[in-house]
Amino acid sequence: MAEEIIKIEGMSCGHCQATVEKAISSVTGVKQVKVNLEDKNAVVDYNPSETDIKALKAAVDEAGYTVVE
Ligand SMILES: [Cu+2]
Repeated sequence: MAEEIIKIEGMSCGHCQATVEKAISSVTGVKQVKVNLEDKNAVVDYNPSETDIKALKAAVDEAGYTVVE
């Protein structure tokens, strides 16, 4: 299991938080995700043999939010 912290711009309320959480958790291989609105990040636990950081970031992007590199 791997853990990654993704920095995200564009979240302004609980709805945004829920949208990002749902988007990331829908990626195959993601075991747990916690999106922090105040910290502007997502802490993701995932199985590195099933997915990778690139796919996680793409899910955030597709949901309409910006990943800060
Ligand atoms: Cu919002």
